[in-house]
Amino acid sequence: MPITIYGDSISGNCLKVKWTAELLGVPYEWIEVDVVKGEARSDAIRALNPAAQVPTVLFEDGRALAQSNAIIVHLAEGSSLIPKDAYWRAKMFEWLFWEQYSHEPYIAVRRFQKHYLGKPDSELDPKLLERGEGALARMEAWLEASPYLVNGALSCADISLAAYTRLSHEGGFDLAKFPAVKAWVARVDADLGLEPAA
Ligand SMILES: N[C@@H](CCC(=O)N[C@@H](CS)C(=O)NCC(=O)O)C(=O)O
Repeated sequence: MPITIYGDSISGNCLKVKWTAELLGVPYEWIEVDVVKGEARSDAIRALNPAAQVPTVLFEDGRALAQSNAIIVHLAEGSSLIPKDAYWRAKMFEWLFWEQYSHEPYIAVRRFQKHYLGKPDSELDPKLLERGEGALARMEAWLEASPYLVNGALSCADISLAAYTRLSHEGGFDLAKFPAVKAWVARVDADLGLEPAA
């Protein structure tokens, strides 16, 4: 029986889970949940994830799991997407925690407000652009010296960070200013078999 992924196809957090399952050949059923219509707050989702958010995954044994990065790490257990070496594994987590606290809250939020809610730039918090660009600059500095985020090979960190970075133009971010990030996005897209987003 496949796992069930409750997700919204416009959400990078949800797409991370789909791409990881596809890359690893994990069979899944995708249940579309429209976040804009408030469907993540339904009783059905709340019963699986009290935080009322997607992605949420339901496993064959009836157990559920939320938080995109926790889910992809769980799916990737034992695969090459998680470094065997303890330092590099911890480095992968460094990037995953950073993604949720210092990248997604600016890049994904600006994209959502601009692209999906249609807010003009004048109504967007200027910190979203400033801090989002700061996050891209941090990635640029690292990726100038390395083809991937962790130990020179594709890992969960790349899948996680690519999710919103590859769509960042929809939030008004210009990846031309970050050429190493742009080249890395193309590399990860190719690894995941994705058409370029921009
Ligand atoms: N930290 C969570 C964030 C999950 C999240 O914010 N999900 C959004 C969609 S991207 C959601 O379900 N929002 C529900 C709502 O706003 O009602 C993760 O990485 O999975």
